[in-house]
Amino acid sequence: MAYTTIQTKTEGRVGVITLDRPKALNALCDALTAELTEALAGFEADDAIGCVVLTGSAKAFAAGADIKELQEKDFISLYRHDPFEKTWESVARFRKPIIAAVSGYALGGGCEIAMMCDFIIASETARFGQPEINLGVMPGAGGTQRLPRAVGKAKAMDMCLTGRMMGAEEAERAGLVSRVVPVDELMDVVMEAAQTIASKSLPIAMMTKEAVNMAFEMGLSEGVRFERRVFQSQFATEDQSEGMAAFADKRAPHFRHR
Ligand code: CO8
Repeated sequence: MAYTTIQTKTEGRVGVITLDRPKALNALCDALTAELTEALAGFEADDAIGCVVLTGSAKAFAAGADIKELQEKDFISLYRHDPFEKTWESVARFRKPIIAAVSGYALGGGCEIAMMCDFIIASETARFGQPEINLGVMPGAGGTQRLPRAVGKAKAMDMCLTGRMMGAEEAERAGLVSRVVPVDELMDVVMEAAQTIASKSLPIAMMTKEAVNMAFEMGLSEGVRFERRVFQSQFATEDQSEGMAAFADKRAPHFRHR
């Protein structure tokens, strides 16, 4: 598939999607969001893919929704035919593990898309922000909900109300990103993490992701009950038998369900 605003490739069992509108700092225009949705659907359906990496350039992961397109929209058109809804859902509801590799700007919808991924690995140059308030709007793709869950109310309010950016070091301290690495090592570190995840049993990794996400949807006792039931059900899989037999035999597991 020839895309014009993104690039895709596979390395082993990892699918990589690179946002590629360098002149607009990877602003999320309608064409890019449509291509991103399509690429994600392709990797979701492909049994040979066990993990996906979403990244941008060294200068920008994504500088947000495309403001030049956004300024043409009105309430009724957004309400009736929100062009972003399908894309946001395709990232947020992606069932396989997905890692955001962030360098440079991750602003507005860019920060929100990164937060929809399972975790973010950032380079030292990463800058996160929800600057929508400078445009006379507020975050509209989960920023007011996912940011406080990631960094707490004080920092989320600070960022959403002042529009200030948060550097990589502060983002790691606050819990927004899992690791910060030098910019020229970012993709090596992310690909190593992705290949590790992709080497596990895919259904078990998907259930693990689903259970962790339930921590943000359910109370503790319901969440623990959900976890227990899923854990118990994993004993009906060949991969559980293989994983535990391999440990006992002191050999690497060969997971069959990928
Ligand atoms: N949209 C469109 N074009 C952009 C965007 C953007 N978000 N960001 C940068 N660009 C373009 C610039 O217009 C410029 O293009 P040109 O060369 O043709 O003038 C080019 O990219 C380079 O940008 P700058 O010259 O501004 O580069 P700087 O290095 O000086 O500045 C910044 C970089 C700080 C990132 C600056 O470009 C900036 O502030 N960008 C806007 C950031 C922003 O406000 N993002 C939030 C957008 S709104 C949003 O994301 C809402 C999402 C929720 C949608 C839900 C809908 C229902």
